[in-house]
Amino acid sequence: MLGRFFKKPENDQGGRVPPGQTLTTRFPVLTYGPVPRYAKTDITVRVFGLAEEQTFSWIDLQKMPQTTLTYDIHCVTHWSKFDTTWTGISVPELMKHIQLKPGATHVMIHSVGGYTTNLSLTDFVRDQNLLAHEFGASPDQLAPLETEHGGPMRLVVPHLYFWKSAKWINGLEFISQDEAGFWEKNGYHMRGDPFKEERYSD
Ligand SMILES: Nc1nc2c(c(=O)[nH]1)N[C@H]1C(S)=C(S)[C@@H](COP(=O)(O)O)O[C@H]1N2
Ligand SMILES: [Mo]
Repeated sequence: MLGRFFKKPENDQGGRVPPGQTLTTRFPVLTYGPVPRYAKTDITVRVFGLAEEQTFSWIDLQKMPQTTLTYDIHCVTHWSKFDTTWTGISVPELMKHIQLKPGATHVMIHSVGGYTTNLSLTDFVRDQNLLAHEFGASPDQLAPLETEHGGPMRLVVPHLYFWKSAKWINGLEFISQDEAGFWEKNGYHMRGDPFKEERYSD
């Protein structure tokens, strides 16, 4: 079964495939717990903790500049997928609307259903990171993000393992130290750089 969809790269494709990863053209779904279903118009992203409290609605987010980017994604369960295309609001663009309070160094990302994952502000505020609401297997196939893949809106953090890319995002909690999110509490690495194989904590 696996052999039909997963093929071993001839090599690491010039450094593009992180160690221990295998390329797939499929898009596996990995969700812990039930899949929430709600409309774009019901999206809310609550900002709290060490930042001025506010809640972004879909209307607020829609007014912000939208960016389309194509990049590779890497899942800790050993699959990598090249050239995924996403449209959404870049995190630096979103941050223009967020007033951090002194001492904020990290952010806990919250999702509908209670999933959480932690990021340093350095890993969070990057041009490539998107609050994505469209996905395409190629740039000419962009369509609203499917529910199973985090639609109506998810975070995408392509430089770290895909568990950091929280689906159904609904909260940003700014904090003053690194804290473990859902998978990090269950043994995954606090940062998760695929090129350093930061899969599990020691
Ligand atoms: N809310 C939420 N986000 C989540 C998860 C989850 O269970 N719940 N799983 C994470 C994991 S472990 C991975 S690998 C990716 C999978 O995204 P996909 O299902 O679109 O492939 O979503 C991440 N984001
Ligand atoms: Mo994952």
